[in-house]
Parts: sequence; structure tokens; C-alpha cells
Amino acid sequence: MTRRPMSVFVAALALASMTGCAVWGTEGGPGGAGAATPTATATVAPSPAIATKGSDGVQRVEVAIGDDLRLHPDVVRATTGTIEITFRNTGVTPHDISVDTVPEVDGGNVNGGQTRTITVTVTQPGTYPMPCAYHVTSGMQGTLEVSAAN
Ligand SMILES: [Cu+2]
Repeated sequence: MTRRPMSVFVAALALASMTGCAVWGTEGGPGGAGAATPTATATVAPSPAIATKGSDGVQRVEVAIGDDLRLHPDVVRATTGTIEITFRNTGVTPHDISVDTVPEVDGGNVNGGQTRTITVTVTQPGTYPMPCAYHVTSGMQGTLEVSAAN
């Protein structure tokens, strides 16, 4: 946990140097002249989060995705069955989270302030990555941990 801030910084720096302004927009990223106070940390959720099963049997959980290029929580626990994950973009940077179950479900582009709900049905217990197509090289990836339902 303690090494995360440094790895975030290094990864963000590496990505910024590769892609220029495309990732960070007009504020210019870390150290940029017009950078506002980060808002993504305001919605940090405890991790792991356990999906809550509704009366319809569907397990639901919300995951915040922000300008820090992380998922909050970054670990979601559920049991086999239908799982509904709502990704809420709390920043301005677009993200594209997929849930790499079998078959993989790609949520598509989610702009700042938008939400996208992905529904997966998992029959095999296991650990399934939830990478952001845009920022996985910066470490933006969550994990869906599925155990056997009783
Ligand atoms: Cu992203």
C-alpha cells in the first residue's frame, strides 16, 4: 500500500511522456499550470468491497473511477451468479473498463461524470481482471474475486 503513490506517479509520468496532452487534457497533468485540486480522492471506497445481493438475486456494487487512474474499490468480491458493476467516473478523464470474465464484457468509453453498468454472469469461481483499456499500462486495473455461491 505504501508504495502505491510512487508507482502512480511514475506510471502517470511515463504515460504522459508517451502520449503528450492526450491523457491529461488542458490542465497538463501533475505539475500542470492549471491543475485543479484533485477530486477523485473524495470518493475513495474501502477495498475490497462486497457486492450486495438484491431481492432479485443480482449482486450489485459501485466502483468509482477517477483522474487518479485507479478503481475505488480496486477489489470487488462476489459469488457465482449475476453481478452488476456500476462504474462511476468521478473525474474528467475518460475511461473504458472491461470485466474479463468469459466472455469478456467491455463497458466502452465512459466520459467524466458519466456512469456505465456492466452485468456479467459468472459460473466459475476465480479472479477476473477489470482493466481500463486506456490506462492499464499506468496500473489502472481492478479485480473481481468470485467465490462459489452456497
Ligand atoms: Cu482509465
